[in-house]
Amino acid sequence: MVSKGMVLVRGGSFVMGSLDFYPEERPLRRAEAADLWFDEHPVTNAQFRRFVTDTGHTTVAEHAPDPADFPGADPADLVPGSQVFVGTTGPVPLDDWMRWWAWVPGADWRHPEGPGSTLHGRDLHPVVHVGFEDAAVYAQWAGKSLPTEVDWEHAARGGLDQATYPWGGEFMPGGKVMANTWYGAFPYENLRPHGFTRTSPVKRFPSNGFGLFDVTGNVWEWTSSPWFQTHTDPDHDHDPAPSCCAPVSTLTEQDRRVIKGGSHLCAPSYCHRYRPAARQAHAVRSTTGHLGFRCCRPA
Ligand SMILES: [Cu+2]
Repeated sequence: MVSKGMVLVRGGSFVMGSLDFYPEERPLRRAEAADLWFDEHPVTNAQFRRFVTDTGHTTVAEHAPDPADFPGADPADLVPGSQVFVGTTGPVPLDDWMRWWAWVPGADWRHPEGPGSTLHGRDLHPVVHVGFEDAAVYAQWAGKSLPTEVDWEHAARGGLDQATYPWGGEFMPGGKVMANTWYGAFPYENLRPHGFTRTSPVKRFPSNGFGLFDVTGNVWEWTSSPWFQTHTDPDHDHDPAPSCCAPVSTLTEQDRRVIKGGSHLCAPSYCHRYRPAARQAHAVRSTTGHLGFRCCRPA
């Protein structure tokens, strides 16, 4: 059976992780990936709109945070909103992301930079400002699921075992820009040789060896895997939400999932995470303008 907009990724044994970058990617370990159909690109705004039109789903960012989750918070601050990258006008210490992110009331998937911003011209960009639960409900609606970290990393590698990037070992082979990442000094000098200031339309850069687009750069992607400090943690593969139908209502504000792939805000000067091995913890309801998702389904 052929699944429209998906590519068949044959599973198998592969080497996960990297020794060359951040501690949470170590050590290397052999992992087994399943045979899966994968969305060939992250879920776009047009696709997400079809889901919302069909289901009436409202996203995490469109709801005011529950005061019970934020004891002591000023109720006036507990309004719908999301994190928007705002950058800086010059060099700043890179130890505090609050310097270049702003929590913007009214920012959500339809208003990626806040009230007044629109999706005009961005139908084919990845949807952003979606929480883990939004991604899980979308996947269920589509008859799919979110990939585990193992399956995501295997798919992103495109068959190139232990290569740094999905296309090989060199960041710009032959001088070619291969992904929507940040060029220039972060977070103030956005040189954008690819022409994109923030997200970009999917499939503008070459696919990897499995036919998957935008696996690194553009937007980070949710996985179903709960966060563990290393991917060799014995509980790592015991995914509590392996199926598309598992309840997600038991999550709390503090739960974290692994996100993969890096984004248009990843720069060598700050965050070298536009690589299949890279991984980051992300709170399930912390929505941002550089985090989306793609789905998979058993072959
Ligand atoms: Cu990054």
